[in-house]
Amino acid sequence: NASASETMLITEKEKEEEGKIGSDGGWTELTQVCAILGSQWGDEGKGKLVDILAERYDVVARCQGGSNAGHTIYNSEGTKFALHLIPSGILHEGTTCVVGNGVVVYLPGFFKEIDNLEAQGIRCGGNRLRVSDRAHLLFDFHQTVDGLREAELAGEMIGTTRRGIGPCYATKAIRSGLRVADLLHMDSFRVKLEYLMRDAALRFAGKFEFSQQLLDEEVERYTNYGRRLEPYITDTVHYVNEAFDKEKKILVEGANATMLDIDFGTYPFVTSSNPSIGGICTGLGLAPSKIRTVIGVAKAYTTRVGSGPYPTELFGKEGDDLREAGHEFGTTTGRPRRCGWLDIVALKYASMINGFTAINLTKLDVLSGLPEIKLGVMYKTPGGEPLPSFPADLELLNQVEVEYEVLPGWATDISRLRKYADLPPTARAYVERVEELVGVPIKFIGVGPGRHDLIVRS
Ligand code: 2SA
Ligand code: GDP
Ligand code: MG
Repeated sequence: NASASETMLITEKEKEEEGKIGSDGGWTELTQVCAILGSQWGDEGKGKLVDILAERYDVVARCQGGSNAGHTIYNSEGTKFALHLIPSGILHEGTTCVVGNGVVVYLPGFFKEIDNLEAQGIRCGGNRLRVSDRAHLLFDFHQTVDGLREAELAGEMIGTTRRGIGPCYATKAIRSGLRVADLLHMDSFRVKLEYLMRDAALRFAGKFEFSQQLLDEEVERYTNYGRRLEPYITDTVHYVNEAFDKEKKILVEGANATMLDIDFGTYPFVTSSNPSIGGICTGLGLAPSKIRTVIGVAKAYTTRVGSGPYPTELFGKEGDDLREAGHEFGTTTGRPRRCGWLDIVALKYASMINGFTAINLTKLDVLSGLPEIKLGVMYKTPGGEPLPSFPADLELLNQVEVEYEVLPGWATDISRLRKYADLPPTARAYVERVEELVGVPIKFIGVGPGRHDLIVRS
């Protein structure tokens, strides 16, 4: 039933019109700028919430990451779309989707996504999609280097998606990157690209070779891409801020997640951007004072794909069962995701950093049938000392002992329920305990992958 949840998605403006603002204790989540951020290690279901809320927004913008991201969404007919670079607002005709300056753009993948969407009847031309002239270009050689770096790390690999993300942000940081605006000047583009490719060939001699032919081919390919990209190229910093001034509504779609943040995550087992709140300011040029709503998306349990510490991970049958029940396989690479209990320590840490004003607890339906459910509520050192927050020291993190709270489960299928009051009492108790521990209202509850599989608490 579509209408049950949709009618409850009331915007601040509508509430103002109704004179009801604040009557529900501050239910003002859908303000003019709303950010949707991952609060765990990714794949919390950000894409689904963005798709649902996009209907009420004029602009949907990505600000960081690249095609490492995988956002799976379904339209009202149940057709599946897997997006990587293109914002999850694209299914709604009325939105303009923006790929911001902080995103690293792999043009072959970008055009492939457009072609796939258009083949499925989604229009991407006209005013539907804009790409920042300041965004950095990610080349094939970045992907090759990503793979070579991982191979060098052997047993200690990061477990990247091999989409070239780290190497591209590295060339950006060292100031030899190429940006979308460079496509407008192919002579200097060639010079800069040659420098980059020779640099990579020096570092990976014998494994990646520079050749004039490779450069010529790449320049030719990018000359064509540049022509095709021209209608999309925009000064998105100006565009987004002008949209704000014109009272347009802006939804920001986070990719990856806080625990994969290069500053706050489990470094070095992280991605190379800031998927937390700061990435919106640097990756879109939106001032922090404009971002009034920050919705943290948290799975009702935890998953992680790639290597790195994961204190509440479940091994053996328990982990396998959760993976099967939640279909936990990478949207981009198909890799099996590691599964475990909900980590309240990590969630509180993410909430502190991002200032969540609300939480979307997703995939609650996946926990149905479990006799009991655990919540990781505290980390202790091997000596039994409680830790005040999520530690930076990976050696310590690998050794922490997690203190769990055990809550009773529920036996029935909840995927068809649309009202909070209809959930089994033990499911509500779980939601309310998470809410209490994190100290942020859980306004949205996911009970299935579909567009309408959502409970909105007013
Ligand atoms: P990268 O490729 O340099 O960003 O990898 C660095 C770490 O970041 C993790 N990472 C992800 N974790 C979860 N989901 C991601 N997107 C895809 C998805 C992943 C997939 O939606 O399923 O298909 O495998 C994503 N992207 C990056 C990565 O696993 C490394 O730990
Ligand atoms: P994202 O990267 O955060 O956008 O998440 P992904 O799309 O990579 O992974 C989330 C997966 O869970 C997708 O396959 C979604 O279709 C699915 N999903 C999202 N919310 C729910 C939910 O509430 N219940 C169930 N069963 N699946 C969900
Ligand atoms: Mg994903």
